[in-house]
Amino acid sequence: MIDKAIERLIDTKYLLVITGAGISAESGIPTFRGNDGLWQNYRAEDLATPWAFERNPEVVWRWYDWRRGIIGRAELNPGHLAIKQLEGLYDDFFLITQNVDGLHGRTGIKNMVEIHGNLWRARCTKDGRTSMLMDVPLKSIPPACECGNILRPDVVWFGESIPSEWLQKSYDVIDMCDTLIVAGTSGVVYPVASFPQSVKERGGCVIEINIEPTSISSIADISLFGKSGDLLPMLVKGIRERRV
Ligand code: BJW
Repeated sequence: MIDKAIERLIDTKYLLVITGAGISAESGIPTFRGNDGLWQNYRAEDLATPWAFERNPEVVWRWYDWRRGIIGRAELNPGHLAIKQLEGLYDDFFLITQNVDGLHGRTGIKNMVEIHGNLWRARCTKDGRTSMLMDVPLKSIPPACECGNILRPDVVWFGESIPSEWLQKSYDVIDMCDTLIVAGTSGVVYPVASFPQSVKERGGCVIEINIEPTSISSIADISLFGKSGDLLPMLVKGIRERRV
C-alpha cells in the first residue's frame, strides 16, 4: 500500500494535506476524542462550545490554559516535519489543519490555513480584535481586552461558522488538488469531514493515514494504518528516492 501511495504522489501536481489531532499525538498532545482528551471529568466536546463559554468562561479558559501548558512544552514530531518537507517537494501544495495547537506553524510552513483557529490567539468578545496570548498560566482568568471586555480563545467552536475567507480558500484548494493526504483525524467534524468526499467527486485521489479505520476509510483510495510520525517520513523518503 505504501508503494501505491508513493507512486501516486510522484504523479501528483497539486498536493493537499488535511491534518487532525492525531498528527500531534506523538508530541504528547491529547487528541480531541481519545480518553486522554478528558480534563477534570469534562469531555472536550462539552467545553468547545459557545454555550459552555457563556455559562462559565473561567472553566473554559482553565481548560485552554491546561492545553496551552502541554502544547508549550511539546516538541515537533517527525509527522509535522515531514509535512513541511512535502511543501518543499511540490510547486503546488496546501495544508488545511484542524489543529489549534500552532505546531504546524512552528515548522515554518507557509501554505496553510488553521481552519479551527489557534489557541495562542484571543479575540475580544465585544469588538472582535485579536491578540496573541503567550503567557502560561495566564495572569488573570478570564483575560480582558484593552477595551475592558472579556477575551475568548480565537478558535471555532461547535455551532460556530468557519470564517468565510478560510472556508473559501479550502474550497479553492479542493478544486485544484489532484491528491489529498488526510492524516490523524477521526473525520467526524463538519465541514472538514466532507472535504475528502469533495476531492473524490472532482476526480482526486484520497490517501488516508491513521492508526485505525475511520469514517473516511470507506471512501479513501489508499488507507495506510500506522502512526503519522512513521508513515509521513516514509512517503517523503519514497518520493525523493523515486522521483526522476
Ligand atoms: C492518529 C495518531 C497517530 C491518534 N497517527 N493518527 C453537517 C452534518 C452534521 C453536523 C454538522 C454538519 N455541519 C455542521 C455540523 C455541526 C458541527 C459538527 O460537525 N458536528 C459533528 C460532531 C456531527 N460542526 C460545526 O459546528 C462547525 N461549524 C459549522 O459547520 O458551522 C455551520 C453550521 C453550524 C451548525 C449546524 C450546521 C452548520 C464548526 C466545527 C468546529 C470544530 N471545533 C473543534 C474545537 C476547536 C477548538 C479546540 O480545539 O479547542 O475542533 S471540535 C474538535 O474536533 C476540534 C478538532 O479540530 C475537530 C476534529 O477532531 P480531530 O482532529 O479529528 O480529532 P479526534 O480526536 O476526533 O481524532 C484524532 C484521530 O487521530 C483519531 O482518528 C485517531 O485514531 C488518530 N490518531 N494518534 C495517526 N499517532
